[in-house]
Amino acid sequence: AVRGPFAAVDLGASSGRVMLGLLQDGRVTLEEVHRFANRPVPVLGTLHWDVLGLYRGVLDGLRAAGGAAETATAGLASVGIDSWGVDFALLDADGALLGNPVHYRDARTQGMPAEVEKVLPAAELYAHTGIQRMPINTLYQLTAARSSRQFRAARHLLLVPDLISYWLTGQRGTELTIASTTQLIDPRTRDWSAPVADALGLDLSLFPPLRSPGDPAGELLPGVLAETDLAGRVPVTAVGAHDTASAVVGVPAQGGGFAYIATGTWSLAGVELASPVLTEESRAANFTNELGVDGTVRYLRNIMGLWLLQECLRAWEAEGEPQELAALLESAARVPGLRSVVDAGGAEFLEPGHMPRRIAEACRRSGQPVPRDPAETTRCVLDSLALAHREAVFDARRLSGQEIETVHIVGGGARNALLCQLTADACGLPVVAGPVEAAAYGNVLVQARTAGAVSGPLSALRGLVRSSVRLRQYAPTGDHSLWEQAAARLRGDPPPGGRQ
Ligand code: ADP
Ligand code: LRH
Repeated sequence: AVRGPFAAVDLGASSGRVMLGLLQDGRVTLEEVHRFANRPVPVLGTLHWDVLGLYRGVLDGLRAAGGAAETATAGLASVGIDSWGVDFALLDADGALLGNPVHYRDARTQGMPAEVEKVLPAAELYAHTGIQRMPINTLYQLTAARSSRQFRAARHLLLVPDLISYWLTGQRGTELTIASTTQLIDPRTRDWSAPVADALGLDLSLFPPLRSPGDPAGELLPGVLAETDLAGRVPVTAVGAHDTASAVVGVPAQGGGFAYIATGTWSLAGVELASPVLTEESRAANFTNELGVDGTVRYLRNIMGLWLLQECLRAWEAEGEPQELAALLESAARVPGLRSVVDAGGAEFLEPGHMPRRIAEACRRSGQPVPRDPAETTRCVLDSLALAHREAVFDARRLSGQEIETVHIVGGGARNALLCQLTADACGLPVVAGPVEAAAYGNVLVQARTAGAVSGPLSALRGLVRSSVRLRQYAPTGDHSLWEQAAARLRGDPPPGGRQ
């Protein structure tokens, strides 16, 4: 069997990376061969992704992968691509790109959920798709875009990882896990929802045929081989093309009683299920049923995540007060906890700009102390995130009936010891942190299984991750009831004993 090396292309909202994975002695070694910033670009009032810049990064990464010693001897066994959800490119009849893909944080989706609900009530839409009501969803973006000339000229629609895959191979397909972020898939049939598409007049033939993680997705084109200095035939394998799907494959859980929190730009907190939860209660709790690898459902809530901190850092830098992350987190750890919390799931924080000010305003509005400096603001962000993690983990348990013994934190936030400890404290559960690059592990392992280098169900893949990485454990500390009080404060419940 081929043991690798496998190249995992993982495009996050804040950075893209190409990792090289090799299976050796029951372990996966993962090497970062290239990382590049993902910087959105505002053009004439619309926020875009620099998708050609990202593709350049992918090519440079594949070239670096080709230069690695393992590849020089064995050749590159395969390539897999995952990226953030919901965004897409429109192509004309010749397959040429029509404009730069629009960023999900662009304001064009404002009011679109309400627009859609005029023709398809929220309860019906949820019963068909099980997807959380978030303005960023592809469905709402399509509603905003559909009357444009560009959209009318489009003959193909490719989600971001499928676009990268198309450019690398010339083959068009729609990978299932990323397709489920469109809000156009029925999680029961794991196929397109004709009732939803019909109600909204959307032509599903814009999407190329569905493929599942593990399916072949073409081979690198000769031009790509030349550009990257790779030799031989290099297959591309469909992986969990949604980064969160790959990250959940990479959760090093043992047994089934776990919740996961994939923390990067977003925090995705929930549980893995065998079938979707489409109840009215689940809709009211704004839980989503995204599709996972091997027939699983990712039952989770999207939470604003470390975006809140990224945007604060950006604002402080622009104001001439740049902060160093490690030092900032150290001072935040010394600030008294839970003085003020904001709703880290709130759509009010979705768009870019002025984050410290928006956080201060949210504190003021809810009658809580306003953070006075970067350390206090950071503490407010991390307390708020931990609280949102707790609410999501508890709601996932309540709504799905799944037992939870351990909470796994993966993604960039696993590096943030304060966030991990606060999450353990807030949930009153042990937290296991790592790996940071869970999406790349999941991506590599699905490729490796297709190549025959590993076999077995997700539990076997997770066992491999467990033996390959150093994990950090956080036991819950502190007075658990303080978190319940903070949650009540945020809900606007009267304090015990009545309002003063
Ligand atoms: P994405 O995949 O959405 O681009 P990542 O999973 O790469 O995001 O996570 C990025 C986040 O991880 C950063 O915004 C930062 O908050 C956090 N992070 C990265 N490195 C560190 C570190 N050394 N200490 C604390 N937090 C970190
Ligand atoms: C995380 C993520 C998340 C989505 C968001 C758009 O990177 O894929 O699961 O909802 O980006």
